[in-house]
Amino acid sequence: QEWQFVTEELQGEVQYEYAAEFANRINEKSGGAITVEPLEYGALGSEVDQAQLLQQGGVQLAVMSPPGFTGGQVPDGQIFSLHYFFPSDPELVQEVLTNSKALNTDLRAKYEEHSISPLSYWTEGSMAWTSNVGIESPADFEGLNVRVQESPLMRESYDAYGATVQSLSWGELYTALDRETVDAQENPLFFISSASFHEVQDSVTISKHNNYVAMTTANTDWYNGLDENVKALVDETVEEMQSWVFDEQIAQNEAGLQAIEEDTENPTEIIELTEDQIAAFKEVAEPVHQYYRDEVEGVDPAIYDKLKEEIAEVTGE
Ligand code: 6CS
Repeated sequence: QEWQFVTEELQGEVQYEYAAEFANRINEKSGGAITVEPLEYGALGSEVDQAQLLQQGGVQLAVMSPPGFTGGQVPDGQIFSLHYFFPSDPELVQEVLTNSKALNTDLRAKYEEHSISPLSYWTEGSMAWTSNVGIESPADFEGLNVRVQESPLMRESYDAYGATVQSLSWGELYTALDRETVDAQENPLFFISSASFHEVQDSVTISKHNNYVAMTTANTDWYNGLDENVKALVDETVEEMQSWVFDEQIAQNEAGLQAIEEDTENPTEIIELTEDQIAAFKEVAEPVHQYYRDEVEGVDPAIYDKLKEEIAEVTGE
């Protein structure tokens, strides 16, 4: 058998390396009977194209950013784009993502209505903001045009800070920042470094407003049609990959920050928000949580409530 595994990132980056490691493990465990081809961003179009391809069964497997590119179809997936909703510590986030029933059972069922089976959720690290203004308070966002992924709720989050938003595929973002048609964006440090966004932005704000969440997905009909022993192989490998990818993103994010700091040709100010500064952002961001739960069409408040409880159990708050 030959499976294709499409990702939203390039070789060397977390999603692609995940797919490559997954491919090796499946190949080895199946004694060479199954070959998995990892595909990088662009090989089959944009992130939105890739999501559609998976839904149609054109590829079997995909790494997807849930709020990012299916937010319109599965409104509940936008829960990952709320600011200051998940814990700030990536280790706790990974624990919630791995064990949550709200996500792994209830949200999974919602995606399956659209032929996407999320087999796991994992973090690619804490998000940071980049800009030319040096974002330290919500007021600094006033009038900025922020690039976001294809997710209606992301508009609300930045609206609350007084910013406007624009949706773009990440492949167009470097040029947009360079030409200043876009003023700011959010991503984990490894990605800011590898996509060289810091070359065209003056500052990086370590804001801890969110963790980037990716999901390992399979086309639902394909997955349900697998022989039981093959399905077990997939499930077991997906489970093993949770700790592998956690370590991978830590290493990549540390190296990314170091590379930005050491790039003397493109000096970048690194701003780490203090607890008080974070509190100011939280105050503005938190009403959006309730708005999401109560007002966003198609959102199931029961998933929100269950996840909130599961988060509280992990953080002890
Ligand atoms: O900003 C984005 O759209 C991209 N960021 C990451 C970390 N992975 C892929 C995604 O498309």
